[in-house]
Amino acid sequence: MKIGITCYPTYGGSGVVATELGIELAARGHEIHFITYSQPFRLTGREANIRYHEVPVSNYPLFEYPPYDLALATRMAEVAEFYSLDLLHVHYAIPHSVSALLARQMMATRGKSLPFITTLHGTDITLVGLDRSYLPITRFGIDESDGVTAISSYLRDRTREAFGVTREIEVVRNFVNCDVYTRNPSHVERMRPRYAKPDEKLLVHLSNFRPVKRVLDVVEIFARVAREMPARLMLIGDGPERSAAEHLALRYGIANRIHFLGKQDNVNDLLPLADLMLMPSEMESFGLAALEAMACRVPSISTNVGGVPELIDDGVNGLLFPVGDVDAMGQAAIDLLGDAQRLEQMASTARRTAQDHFCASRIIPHYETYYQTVLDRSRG
Ligand code: GMT
Repeated sequence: MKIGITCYPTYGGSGVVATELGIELAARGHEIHFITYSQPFRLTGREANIRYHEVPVSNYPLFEYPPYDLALATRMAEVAEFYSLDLLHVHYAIPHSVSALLARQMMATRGKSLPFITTLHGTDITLVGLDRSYLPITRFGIDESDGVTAISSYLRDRTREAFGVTREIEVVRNFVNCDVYTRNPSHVERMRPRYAKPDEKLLVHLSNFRPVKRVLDVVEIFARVAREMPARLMLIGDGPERSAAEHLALRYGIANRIHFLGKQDNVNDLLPLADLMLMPSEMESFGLAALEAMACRVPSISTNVGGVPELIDDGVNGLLFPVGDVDAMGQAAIDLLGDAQRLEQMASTARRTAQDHFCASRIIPHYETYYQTVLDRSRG
């Protein structure tokens, strides 16, 4: 198939999923066209069967807000026509589904069919889509899509309930490439000394440091752990809460135990170095960062929110707590890190969960089948 993919190409789980999906589909022989405002950060530009089309947005002085959604719709239609795309797959509803809808209409005036699929990721529904000014247009984009997928059952149900959407929504969960995200002992032996001494436990957090991720809770939990045992923390990512996290770390006197690593491209090199991941988010529709860690044999201490329980089975392959309960999460981290046998068992189970349920090799065929269903339906 010839598939156009649109996403937010910068840091964030929806862009990661879209990019990894494109890479996996291209490896399976499909022709993939990324249509975005900059090259998705996990693409090297050298992958076979993948082309990248930048969306230029002209900044005429009259435009206080340059109309990106219109520029995107135009580029989608141009690429679809030039490369005879079979369909568009947009990630994150706002504004991508509405741009795709315009592109489909433009193509229809030329007698060509261009169905589009919208994948819902999270805050496009739970936060942004519920803003009164975005709600009607988001619902319209979802209703008009030829296919809609959600990354968890939670998000599917939440979309139906909050938006009053009655149409079918296919649940296609997030995935991870279990060959790329894995724990290679020689790699760990070589790299881990850069981040922790042999007697120190190594914790990790990975996010875009937005308030919903509760990075300050990560520091709070780590402060409790660092009081009890030699430990270090890798903070991977960047965003609005980073300087507040730095200040809190200084206040606790643990700044020298935290590696603020900023945005990193190859998180698969860093995650397997850790013993434990912290993901104390206010909300996660799925929790891709925890899945990536699990594939690397790193279990998570997380919050019991949104779609997280569809990934983490409390007490089996990770631990779940109420939002904000940093005392309980800190104590659980101390207990788990202090019990090598239990930690090892949880690490193995976490890896097995990733392999058995969320590997790319299982999830990508689900997308392919869904693409075919949508194509067949739109060809009538
Ligand atoms: O909705 C967002 O916060 C944006 C999105 C992103 O681009 O980071 O994150 C969501 O999509 C990820 C990939 O599908 C999920 O793993 C995250 O759980 C989800 N984030 C939230 O629901 C807060």
